[in-house]
Amino acid sequence: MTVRKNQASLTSDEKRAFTSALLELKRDGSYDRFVTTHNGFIMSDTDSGDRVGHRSPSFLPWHRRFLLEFEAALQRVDASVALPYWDWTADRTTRSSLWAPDFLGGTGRARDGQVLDGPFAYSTGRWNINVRVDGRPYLRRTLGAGVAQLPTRAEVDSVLAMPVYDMAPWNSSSNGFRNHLEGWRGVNLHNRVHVWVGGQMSTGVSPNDPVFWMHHAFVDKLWADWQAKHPQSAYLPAAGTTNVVDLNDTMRPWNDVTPADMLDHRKFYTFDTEPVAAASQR
Ligand SMILES: [Cu+2]
Repeated sequence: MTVRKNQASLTSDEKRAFTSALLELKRDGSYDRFVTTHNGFIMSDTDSGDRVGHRSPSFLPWHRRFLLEFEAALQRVDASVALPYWDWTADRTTRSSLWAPDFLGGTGRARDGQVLDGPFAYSTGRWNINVRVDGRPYLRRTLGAGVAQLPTRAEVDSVLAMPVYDMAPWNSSSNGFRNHLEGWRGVNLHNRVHVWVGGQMSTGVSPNDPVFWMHHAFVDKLWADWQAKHPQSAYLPAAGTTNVVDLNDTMRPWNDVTPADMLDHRKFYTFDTEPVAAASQR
């Protein structure tokens, strides 16, 4: 069974196994297909039209499935690998071990944002940015420049306290848990982290930066934490909603998976720290 761990607790061997598997998926071409898929959904998901991957209730189940596919690809390279998660409320500075040269490498240089150290630096010749929105073929970051602070634990807790999963109009203007976690409304959690990292992470081709997977693995864990906290709250909408993925509708691009299939992460993996259901509700 796959156990997703906090990136801060990985051993050097685990970090090496994870980065090596990423480099192998890059080498064999499968990595870039994930970037292409993500960007396609970023481009096509709109507030007033069909929306699946983002700015909609299925943001969470869509990314859960997307990460599962990516993790399965990593595990075909090295069966010992699981996606780590980055708790950005705890590891919130550019000095975090996450950004050390033995893991993801650090921020970009001032002149052009180019990441110069770590396994994903352009100079290694092993991490070219091929699926891109401009001509620059090198990984870029501007840690902490686009927005000063990552979200705090108190801000996360304020969003986890919201009892309703999502609300009409089921888009970036919605109230409720999903849109506050996604970040279009309120204190802004997920979107803000993309902006804090900067570079490709703040664009539609954000999976070009391997931190994408660790960021989304933590967003995914926050969904599990929210479910444990609100066992009576369900995925919404239940049925009959135009342009929106209802509970039992299939999701593109897979067309064989519904939000209902994605609700229980324990069918697929557990976390090093599993959320504990609220005692008063058991
Ligand atoms: Cu994201």
